[in-house]
Amino acid sequence: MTVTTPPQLRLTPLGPGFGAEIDGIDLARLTDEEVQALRETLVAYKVLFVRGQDGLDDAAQIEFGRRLGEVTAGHPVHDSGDVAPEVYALDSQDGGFSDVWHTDVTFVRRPPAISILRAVVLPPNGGDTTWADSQLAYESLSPGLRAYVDTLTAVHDGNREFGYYLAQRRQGRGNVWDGEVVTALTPVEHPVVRVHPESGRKGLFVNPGFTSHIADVSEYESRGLLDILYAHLTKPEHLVRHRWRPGDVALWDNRSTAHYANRDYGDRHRVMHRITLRGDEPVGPRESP
Ligand SMILES: O=C(O)CCC(=O)C(=O)O
Ligand SMILES: [Fe+2]
Repeated sequence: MTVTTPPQLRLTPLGPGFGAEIDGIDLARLTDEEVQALRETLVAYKVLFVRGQDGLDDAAQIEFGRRLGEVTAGHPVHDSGDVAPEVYALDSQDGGFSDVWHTDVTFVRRPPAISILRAVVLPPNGGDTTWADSQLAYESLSPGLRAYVDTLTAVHDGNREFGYYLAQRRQGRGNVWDGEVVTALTPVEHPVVRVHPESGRKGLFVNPGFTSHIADVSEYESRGLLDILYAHLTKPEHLVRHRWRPGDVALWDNRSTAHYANRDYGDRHRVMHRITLRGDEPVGPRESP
């Protein structure tokens, strides 16, 4: 995939095809040309790190999201408290950790396409975040296994991670997602292999955070298959690891990645603010033309 970028947008790829660092732009003051280049670069590189955005606050982060797509509620069920409803605040002093491999919010019918994360408070060291390239992982499976996983469907269930939050909410009412108030985390089915709606590339679309099992196989087979897929997805050659600096913003494509936030900074404080952009219902190889 070739991407044309305006000259001021300096792109440094972090590997052969996954992850790139971007310098030379101000996310609060983007030209239309820069917005277009960011969109294309994000689909091509899957995770982007934009440095030096110290001036960005929640409002400007949300405004930036609106330039790229349709901003959703911060989370389907998490109460955003005293931050804007579009922001999902992960605060280590409030149990906000993400130390399990996952792709954001795959337990709903239409999971967010893109996430935009801003470092608000960082520990002196530690707290790195790592992303996995689920398309590269799919492409590097053996052909026989690829053909088999193409046929599978998985169940995603948000109850283990987020059922508690929904139960705490007044009258069990979560936030508005896809135009409806979330009142239950009913498990949903998604194809195990997702065809990216923009690039047409296939990627693994299962994750340990939310995938409960593979449908229509025994529990034993489901466990074994998922273990193989997770071990493969998180092989070092499929990963980029980001060491956060103040002013960093990360953007990633949830249609082609998974991620994991290290919880290795003891009781030091770490706060991250995330927004998400609306996505489509995942489509598998069998439904895709
Ligand atoms: O805290 C982080 O670095 C990542 C948290 C996370 O999983 C997310 O923002 O979606
Ligand atoms: Fe996440």
